[in-house]
Amino acid sequence: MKHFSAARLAREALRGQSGWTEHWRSPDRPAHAYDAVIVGGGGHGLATAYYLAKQHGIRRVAVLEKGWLGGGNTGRNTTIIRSNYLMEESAALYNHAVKLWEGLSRELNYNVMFSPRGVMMLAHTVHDVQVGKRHVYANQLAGVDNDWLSPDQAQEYCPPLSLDAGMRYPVLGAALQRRGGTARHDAVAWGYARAASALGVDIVQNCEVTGIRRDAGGAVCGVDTTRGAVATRRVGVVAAGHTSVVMAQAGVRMPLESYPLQALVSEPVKPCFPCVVMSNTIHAYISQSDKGELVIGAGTDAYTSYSQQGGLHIATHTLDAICELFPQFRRMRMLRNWGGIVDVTPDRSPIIGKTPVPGLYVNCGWGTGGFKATPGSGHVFAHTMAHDAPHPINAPFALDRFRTGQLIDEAAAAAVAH
Ligand code: FAD
Ligand code: PYC
Repeated sequence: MKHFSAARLAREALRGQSGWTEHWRSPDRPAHAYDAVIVGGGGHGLATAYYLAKQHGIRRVAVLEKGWLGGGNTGRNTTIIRSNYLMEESAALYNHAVKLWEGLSRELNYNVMFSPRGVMMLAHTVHDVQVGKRHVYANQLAGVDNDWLSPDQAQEYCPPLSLDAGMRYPVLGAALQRRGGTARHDAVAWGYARAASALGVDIVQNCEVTGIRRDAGGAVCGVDTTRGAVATRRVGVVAAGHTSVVMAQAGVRMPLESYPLQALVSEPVKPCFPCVVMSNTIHAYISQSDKGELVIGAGTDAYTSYSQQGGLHIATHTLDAICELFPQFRRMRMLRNWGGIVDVTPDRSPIIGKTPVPGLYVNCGWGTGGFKATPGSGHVFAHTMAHDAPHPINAPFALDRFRTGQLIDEAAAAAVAH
């Protein structure tokens, strides 16, 4: 079997000329057999494959991606990384990820451009102040950095922020996580893909999984794809937005809803915005990419859909909020906008673990906030698949919690409306 570098695969796929899949399944070859198959070549799936190979010695792994690497939410998100979640279980999970982010470029020998420039979450009402302070105190108790700032301190940290008292939603304070920041999203997918490929993982683009096969005892024994069948006893589904569709192939019903979430970028300008600012209340968040574009994210659409495009009124509402908070951006032009499909659980926390089907594992439900988790998610999911048992960090995030009622209620943690 032929290996190409991930970056070459991505480039060729974008040009529609990838020779890879043709080499992979010529009709005269027997069906392939793997120790593990990952469905979905986003950051989480690729990270899982990397850690399976690197930490657990499971190298006969195939990552099957229906489109191109990172073409799902991984390449569509606004790259905010933080771990200032309220519940202990979440703080542990996201903090695990932040620690891995700190050494990731070195680990992968690929510059993922992790930039811990600080994430500031604004409070506009008395309720926001109370919720923000509650997060700060909970985080400090859990060993996660988070500080409360007065409005003046917030402006000192982010000079473009307006403190105009006449605003619809004046700034009353902010929570600041200094270790939070951003990274380059597609570099994360490419970095994991290249490192996994170097360890022997097969990465196959343009290959949609269309069926999950089960043996007479009900255990997983393979998958069907648009390129033919693959034999395996271990399948990890990491197909954000489409998890329910894929899991239905194995007869498993998921507690998930899929929504469009959108973002947009401005024309590039010189560095003018030093950190990440988020406002949950007025549903806007903003940072500046290394290319100079202002990266702006909006809320989810109100209705479930598989459309990779959000409603125009949602984007308009977000731009109103951005212009109110940062009046100097009123004359900026927006270059492009896009959407992704996020899958959301009832308690707004992810599902990472085993399923009722032996050999079938699932990693999903990250909603609007899974990019920041990528390294930690792949790390603990690989452990789960390798040992057929969860890592202590992801044990509370089992699918079974929707039966037992041991939910991890993070409704207030997401950055955007949902
Ligand atoms: P994806 O990258 O979506 O990968 C799943 C892959 O599965 C896709 O490539 C898809 O093509 C593939 N797939 C689906 N079905 C099949 C099939 N049948 N066969 C084969 N392949 C299949 N999170 C943050 O932490 N910070 C943010 O600032 C942030 N901003 C966001 C902004 C937007 C606009 C969006 C849409 C999301 C944002 N998120 C953010 C959420 C974050 O992007 C996701 O939670 C995360 O990227 C999920 O990664 P993933 O690898 O699980 O999914
Ligand atoms: O979870 O930090 C986040 C986030 C920002 C934008 C979308 N999600």
